[in-house]
Amino acid sequence: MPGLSPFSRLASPADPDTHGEYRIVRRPDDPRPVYRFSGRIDEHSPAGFTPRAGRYHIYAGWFCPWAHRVTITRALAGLDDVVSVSYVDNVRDGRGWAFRERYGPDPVNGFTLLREAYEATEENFDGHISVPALWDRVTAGVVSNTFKTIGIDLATQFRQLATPLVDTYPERHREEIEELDEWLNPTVNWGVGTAARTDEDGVRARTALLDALATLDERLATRRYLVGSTVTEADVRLWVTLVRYDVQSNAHRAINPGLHEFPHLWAYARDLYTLPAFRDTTDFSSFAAPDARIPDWHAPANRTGV
Ligand SMILES: N[C@@H](CCC(=O)N[C@@H](CS)C(=O)NCC(=O)O)C(=O)O
Repeated sequence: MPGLSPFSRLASPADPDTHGEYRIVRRPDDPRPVYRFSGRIDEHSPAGFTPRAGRYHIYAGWFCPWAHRVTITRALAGLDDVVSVSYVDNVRDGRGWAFRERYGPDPVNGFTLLREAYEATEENFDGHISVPALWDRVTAGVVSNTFKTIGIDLATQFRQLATPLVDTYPERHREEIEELDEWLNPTVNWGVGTAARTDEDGVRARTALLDALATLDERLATRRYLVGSTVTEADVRLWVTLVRYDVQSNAHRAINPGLHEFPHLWAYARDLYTLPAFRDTTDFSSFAAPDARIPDWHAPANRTGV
């Protein structure tokens, strides 16, 4: 009977009155990195994390841009049947992310709280209970919750097990992809979080963000993708921020009147949205502000001639 399976267990509703607000516990004298798990998948991995079909699972969240990067890369790398994925609920309390009705139970371990995956990996784990988290069925633990290297490993380490739609991390472009990341990660990916504020930091972040969007707009006037002639990790990393811009970070137009102010960038974002890897991994309802108006992502992008 499905009702009796341990894998259909679900967490009780998020309830901060009972469980408190989610809080990151960090010892001031703890030199360990905040994102504690950073294992890498590699045929010659000293830790034994070899690429194998069916071995790994991604705990993701539809709402989370960092998890979204990883689910897009997974799709572009052709890993739908090689690396499984499931989604935690969009809301949390002091217990951290949890599995609830909205996106179903944990299909791998039957955990009700993502915390259980972290505690299975390290006893009394007190760091971030974050998504994305890459779970290994063989060692029964989290390999990594470092989103950047999870994406790189999905893009590069499973080639012999799948037919990638595109190589999103081609060797010849890696340097340029990471150079862009050094600029865009603080200014755009993180900058949007501060740019709507009215304090000094907000003003500074807003100026830097709008400058960066203008520079990107110019760059994309003459090239279809950020680097090279195909979709790369650079596009994936930028896009998850762009798709949230009008409905989340700038939902109340505190930063600028909207992404359409940068017509090439906006068309570029719509062009990527035509790809199932981007479209099918996007659930606007998981991140849009309740009163946000979702712009027309289906408007033709006309980018083939760029
Ligand atoms: N900031 C993380 C990215 C992942 C992240 O922040 N995920 C959010 C959801 S979008 C989360 O799970 N946060 C809980 C936490 O970090 O404790 C990192 O740098 O690795």
